[in-house]
Amino acid sequence: MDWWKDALIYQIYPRSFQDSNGDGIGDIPGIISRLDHLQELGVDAIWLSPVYQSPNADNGYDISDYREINPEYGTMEDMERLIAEARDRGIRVIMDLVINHTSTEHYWFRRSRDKTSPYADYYYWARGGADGSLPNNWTGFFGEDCWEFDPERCEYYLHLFAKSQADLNFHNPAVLEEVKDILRFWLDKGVAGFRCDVINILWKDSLDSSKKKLSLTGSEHYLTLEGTHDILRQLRAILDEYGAFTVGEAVCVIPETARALCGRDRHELDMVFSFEHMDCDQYKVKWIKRKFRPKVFFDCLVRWQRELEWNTLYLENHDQPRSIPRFGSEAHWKESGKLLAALLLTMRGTPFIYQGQEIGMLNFDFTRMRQLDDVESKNVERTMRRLHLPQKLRWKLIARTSRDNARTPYQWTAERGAGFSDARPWLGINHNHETINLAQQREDPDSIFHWYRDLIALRRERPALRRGDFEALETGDQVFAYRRSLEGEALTVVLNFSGKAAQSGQRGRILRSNLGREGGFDGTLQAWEAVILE
Ligand code: TEU
Ligand code: CA
Repeated sequence: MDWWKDALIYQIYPRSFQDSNGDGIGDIPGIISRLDHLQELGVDAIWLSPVYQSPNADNGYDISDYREINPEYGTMEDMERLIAEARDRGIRVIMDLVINHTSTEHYWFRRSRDKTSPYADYYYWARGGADGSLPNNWTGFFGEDCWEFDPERCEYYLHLFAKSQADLNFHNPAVLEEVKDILRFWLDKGVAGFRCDVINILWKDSLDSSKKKLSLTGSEHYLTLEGTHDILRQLRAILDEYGAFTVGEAVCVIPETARALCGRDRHELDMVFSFEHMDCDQYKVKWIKRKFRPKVFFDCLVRWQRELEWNTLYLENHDQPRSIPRFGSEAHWKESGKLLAALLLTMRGTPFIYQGQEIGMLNFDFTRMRQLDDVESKNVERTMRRLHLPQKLRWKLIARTSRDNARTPYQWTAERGAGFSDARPWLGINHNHETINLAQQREDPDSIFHWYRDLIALRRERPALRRGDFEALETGDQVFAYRRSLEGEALTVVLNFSGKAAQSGQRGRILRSNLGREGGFDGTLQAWEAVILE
């Protein structure tokens, strides 16, 4: 029951995982060829970022056909084979479900341009003001306006993300029926569930203008509204027929709104991805970073551990820069990489590992805007140029925060092409693959990779680490300590988030140490030391 509570889920960004046919683009046969790696790591399920047909304006988050596989990634047969081969290894497959918007190349949208077609109301269409103004003053997630004029229909359509991602209109019941059919289509193929993209913004209560804000003006008209809850309950009924699981990406949620989306009694989602801990190092908008203060981070994690019955645990994904330079230290790459693994794998909730995290991959080493691919980075750079920000500053902000930081190809080997592809890759490979790669770490028992494997196995052996209660013991400026306990079994985790030695009040026998220490623990921690005590 609730298999996902005991699971370790691994996120794959298909474009950057493994190329199998020498076109420089990761693909499904490539994923299949690497299932053994995932099994060795101890993965129970994989979440695939979108592999549906898409013009790739936002790398698959702009879907043009929900029932076709993007030919760059393979065929439907490949997908079916992936599901079957994963199942043979005890690994479930979770698809990304993107239903807030479709690509403007979807036939629903193309036909929606015609006001007399059955698809006329599938999207949010509106007229601008007589003075040439947009239908309202909302601002989108990618730092620009969220209305685009369509010359054929002579109206604007709403797009909260890129302009080729048009928001679906769930006020039209036909749209929800379409989504239900899509769910059944994939569940019938044997997928175990869905990661639901920006799921708490589906329902827009009105298109009225609202008070101007630094970001997301207008968001009170769509953030976690009753209409969305209603949609989720309807989808739940279908998911339940299949015993399927859902994790929803929920933007701008606080514990209270998160509970309303995934509380047991709600019959909506099983879990949510919240963002508060990822916002700890930013000032209001993600592009403006401030110094990372560990205590703020610890307090945030503790609050979510307390307030939610069950959390998702994640430090990385395809939208976030890599975690070591952010929350750890590149100067203490291995120690801090292992410490972050210890954090991820010992809190209460379902841990998600993003590809490459298990070998401590770092942010890209690009030097120019031209090397980037991400639509968000490009849009935001354009906006910064319009605001006359100097080039150096623009690059500094982009380089630190761009989503491409986490999207460079997986580093399998030290060779040219990193074992990812023999061809020129769609996005540059980090030069540090010569030192940071799986092949080397598999040979080294002291590597980040083996530490992940070991902790994943430990989590499996110790019910207290999976289902146990969480109790915060210390949240200082450097040290985070907490206890996990279940029916008489208690483990204490002590983490030093700093390059300096530290003191903790905890004592015990060392069960695991990222510095290889054994014996008794007297409360003294070396730089970036992580210990699990019994
Ligand atoms: O992301 C939604 C989201 O709110 C952000 O994380 C977003 O990526 C951006 O960083 C806001 O500044 C989801 C997907 O994870 C993302 O890859 C897609 O681009 C987006 O939805 C649109 O589908
Ligand atoms: Ca390929």
